[in-house]
Order: sequence, then structure tokens, then C-alpha cells
Amino acid sequence: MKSNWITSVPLSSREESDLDIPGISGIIKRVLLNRGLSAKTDIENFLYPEINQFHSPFLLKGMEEAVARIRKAVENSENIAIFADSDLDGITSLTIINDLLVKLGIKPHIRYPREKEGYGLTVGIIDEFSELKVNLVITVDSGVRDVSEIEYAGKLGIDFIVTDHHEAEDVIPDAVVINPKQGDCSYPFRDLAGVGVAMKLAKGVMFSYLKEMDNLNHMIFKYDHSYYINRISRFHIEPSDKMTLHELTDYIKGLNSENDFAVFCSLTDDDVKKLTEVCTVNNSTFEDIFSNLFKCGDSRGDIFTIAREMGLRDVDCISGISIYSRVFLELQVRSRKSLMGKIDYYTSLAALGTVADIMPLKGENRLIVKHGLSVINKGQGHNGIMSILKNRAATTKSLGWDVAPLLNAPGRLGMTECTVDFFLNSTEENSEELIRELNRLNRQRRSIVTETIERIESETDCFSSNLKNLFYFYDDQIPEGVSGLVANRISDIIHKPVIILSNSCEENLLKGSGRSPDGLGFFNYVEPFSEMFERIGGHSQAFGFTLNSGTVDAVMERIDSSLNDVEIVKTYNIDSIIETSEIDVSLLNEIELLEPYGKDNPEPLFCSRNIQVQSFKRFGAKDNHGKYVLKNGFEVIGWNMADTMESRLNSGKSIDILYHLEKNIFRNYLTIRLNLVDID
Ligand SMILES: [Mn+2]
Repeated sequence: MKSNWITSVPLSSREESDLDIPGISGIIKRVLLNRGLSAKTDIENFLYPEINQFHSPFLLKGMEEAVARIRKAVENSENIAIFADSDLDGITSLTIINDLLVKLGIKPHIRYPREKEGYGLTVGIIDEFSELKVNLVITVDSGVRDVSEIEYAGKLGIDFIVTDHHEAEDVIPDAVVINPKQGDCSYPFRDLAGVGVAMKLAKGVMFSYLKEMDNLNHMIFKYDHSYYINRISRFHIEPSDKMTLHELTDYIKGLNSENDFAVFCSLTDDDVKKLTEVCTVNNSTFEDIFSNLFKCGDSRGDIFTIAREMGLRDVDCISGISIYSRVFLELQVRSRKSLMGKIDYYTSLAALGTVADIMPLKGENRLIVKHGLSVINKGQGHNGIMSILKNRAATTKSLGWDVAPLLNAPGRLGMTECTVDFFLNSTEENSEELIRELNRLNRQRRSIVTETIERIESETDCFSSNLKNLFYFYDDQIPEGVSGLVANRISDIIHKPVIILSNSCEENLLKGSGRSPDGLGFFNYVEPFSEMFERIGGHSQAFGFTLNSGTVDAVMERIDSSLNDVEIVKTYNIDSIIETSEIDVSLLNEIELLEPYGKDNPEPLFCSRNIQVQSFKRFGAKDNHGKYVLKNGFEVIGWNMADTMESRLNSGKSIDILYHLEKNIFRNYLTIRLNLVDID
């Protein structure tokens, strides 16, 4: 297969010196600039994310109404149901909201699409809720498209809170809707997973019970003859105003609401005296608040020390008023151990759902995943998930490749209830047993995939294509939940785009999955025909659809002809071209700051030209892996690449390589390894 290397633009020395970030070399700066991060604060936020960079849940449209409705339901002991999508994003969301409601004293009804029910709400499910005398339904990772079903529920007197992250259609349900993708939602981050939105709702509800919830805090700080005011309400800091003492005095005089709270941050005793004389609302010095919260005698702790102890990163760079505001905000949460514990636990579940749903690991998702992984690794995550991982570290790889497929296996076999049971009922005692069952279903899922592929192989004479550019296959024996996995594997074998169709629960409609090898944005060639499908959605190399069974052949031919003359070219975006002499342990340590890797934040890809190879060796049971030892001692490992590596070396021409850098620890001895990706 052809490949195309796209090189980065080298940094000018000016750009490099503009970005003076301690502890970061030019190589990492180049990687970050290539990935679109250019402002110093963006880079710092990316490299050293802090817990208190989470946005306030109350910035989400609908949050206030949702929180009020849930609290009313709790006060009146109403019947609440949770409706979730049946994938991992949905079920982790379900786990969070269930846990929240149970903590508030309500045992909710749990519902998700069961075998053959397809996606989303149905009138039948609404009728079930009605029979159960449900007053309020909270949807998670779903609901935004179920407009008519929710309208029907409204007539039966059932209220809905919809939490979702799917793109809404023109008409949204008649319900309280929380979705960062709603057109008129001004939330600063759009790409939350369903479970990210569910976690926000849980936080909103928990925060609403704090006694400071309705306070409008006026943080007042003096610097260099001027006074600065930050306002904090609903766990959100608004940018500061600058004032003279005279203006500030008027401002303080003007405060008159019972929710106003003036906080004097490290002002002189003289200033505090003058201001409290004119202040008619609640007020306190920051130092008193701090010592009250922690019941410690020493009230005059250095704010910088406190901030550093809380893990605030850039305490020396940001303004005093920001430090006070951020510490104040953190104190409201951190002084409550059980609240902090719940937030950590929900974040660990959100990390799994976010990785499983393949959300971009940028912005708040990066915070969720980074923090959530650390919670699991500290042993404070979900019992069952920690048992699956046993002694392995939680990383995006272990969650995405080991945990997620295992927990998705039951759903593919129409047995989502096993996964739900795992999440809701795992204890230290029974988690081993639940995992044994998950493993059994996963093996069953694997053998169904293998058998299906073998059957297709024999029936189609080794996947010989019915069309020129595309392989597609349908028969009524393919289980619907595995068509994507089957398409994926066949596409790997034949290096062509593949579509696998199976029966659906709806009459005259087939369901299908399309997959293509890396290097072909298959969906781009299918999307122009989207009106020929009943439903279709997905991304560049993987999509799913339903299609009228009578039109299959015609549609496949149209797609096939649109693929004429399309070449599969694997494109590699090089993060940085470096000399192998620039590689050392400190570079590898810096690279680790870029983790966790995932969608939109891949492991950095390096290129070195004209490498000096000392020796070549094959290894592995089939001698299919290759190893170059470079003249400077580094090892270059090529999995399944021994043939190419050998012929490249024998050709006598200069060798350019693309690779990831990896620390390899063997018998407590650390070596640096170059993991080969491509060779030219
Ligand atoms: Mn989702």
C-alpha cells in the first residue's frame, strides 16, 4: 500500500523563544504547534491540566431547570426512570445517574433498548413507564431525536430530562434538554461524551445542595494601588474588574442582596476596617473562611503554598485575584470529602465512557480522561473495572482495547443486561464471577465473528469481489451486533472497503456496517448518497446504516462507481523530524506529558532521515518481526516488518523511518526503543 508522509513546518527561532515554557524542549513545542496549540496558556493547560479547569455544570443550557426538577422529584419521592443507550457510553452514564439518585434516596427504574429493540425510545417503552407510574424520565446518551415519543409521554403526564450529546435535529423534544451541541447552548466545550453530560448533571445536582450554592461571591484583592474584583457564582469565575478604592467603596455600598458575599483577600487591616464599615451584606476575610473550613488555628497561611498544595500549577504566573478565586472555588468542593469522592468516582466512569465512545481527547475530555485514569490507578474507581485490570495500569489503551470490548460483548449478543448488572451490582466479592461471565460472552462473540468470516470466505471464493472497488455481503444468518467487527476484519484481510449487511427488526429494512482500511475516507464516498438510506451515520472509516432491502444492489453499485480511480493512500502526519542523536530519556519524559492518547491526540510520530544501521536481526516465532540496531545503540523494532526492513537495508540506499518512541524496561534497566511505523 502506498503511503504519504506529511512533514511539519520547522519552528523559526523567534516562534521558539516566544514560547518559553519551563521544562519543555523545542521538539515538544514543535509537536504541540503542529497540533494547533500556539498560545502559551493553551499549551500549559494542555500539558498540565488541573482539576479546577472543569467548567461549571451550570454553564450548560437546561442545567438549572433539570436540577430543580430532580430536587422536586426527590422531595416528593416521585417515581423516576433512567433511559440509557445500550453502549458503554450509555451504560456508564446510567451508572452515574443511578448512583446519584440512590444516594438521594430514590431507587430508579432502569431501561435501555433490549435485544431487537433497536435504538432509542419507543411508544411501547413509554407505556411501560406509564404502567409503572413513572413521573419523571431522565435519558442519558440518547433522547434528543425521540421527539414524538416524548410528546406522547407528555400527554400521559410524564416529564422528561434529556441528556445527550448527539447532534439534534431541527425540532428538539418538549423536555428539559441538556446537550452541549444544542445551537443555543453556550457551554465552552461541545465534544463531551454522553457520559460527560451525565456527569455534569450529577455534579449540578450535588452542588445544588451546598449551602453556598446561591451565593454571589465578590472576591476583592489589592495589587499595586488598584483593587480587583472577581465575581463567582454557580461555580463559575467571571473575569475581574479593576477599581480605585473610591469606586470599590461605592461598589461595596451598593451590594444589598442576601446572596451577596464579600470576600476580602489579603487586604490590610485598615482596608478591611474601612470596607466592612460600609458593607451591609455578609462578608469575611479569605483567611477566616479558610481556617473555618479546615478548622485549623493558623489562619494566615501563605496563599501560594495553599494553592500549590491543591495542585494549582502556574501559581507564580497568574494574578493574585485569580489564585484567590480558584482556591476559593476549590475549597467549596474539596472541604467536603464525600462530595470529592463522588466526583472522583463519577469522573473515572466518565473516562471509560469517553474512551469507549472514541471522543476527541481534547479540552474537557482530556481532563476527564486524565483525571479519571488517575482515580482508577489510585484504586478508587469502579470495583469491577479495577478487577478487570487486575494489576495493570489504567490507560486509554487498556480501557479502549481490553476493558471496552469485554463490556461491549454482551450487547453485541443482545444481552446488555449482563453489562448493566456488572456496573450496578459489582462488589469486591462477586466481581470475579461477573467477569468470568463477561469473558465467556466475549469468547462466544469472538467465535461468532470468526465463524461468520470463514463462512463468508468459503461462500464468496476467498472474498472475490462482486464489485470492482467494494466488497459487500448479505445473508440472513449474520447476527446484527457483529457486522461491524466482521466488516473490519475482512477489510484488514483484503485491503478494500467492505460493507456487511444483516437483518434488522424492522420489516423490509436491512442493517449494515461499512469499514475501510486506513488511508481511505470511505464514508466521504458514501455520504453523497445518504438520501438513498433510511438512516446513516458514522465517521471516515466506520459507519452504520439501515437500508431498504429492495435497493441494496443498486445502492452498492452507486457507491462502487463513486470509488472508481480512488487510491488507498495511508497518510502519516509527522510531528517532528529529528536526528536520532536528539533522543534521550528527558525527551521521553517530556513526551509522557502529552498522554493520554486517543482520538485527535495521537501518540507523537517522529521521522529520522538517513539513519545509520549497525545490524539487522529477525525475531518472533515466524521470524516476521525485525530489529535494527543503530550505530548509536538504539533499537528500532518493526512488528511484522522484517521483510521490508531487510530489503531496504540490502538495497544500500539511505533509510528514512517513521516511528513512535517508547521506554522499554527490562530487568530494571531502562532502554529507549524506536517503534517502527513506516520506512522509506
Ligand atoms: Mn454516546
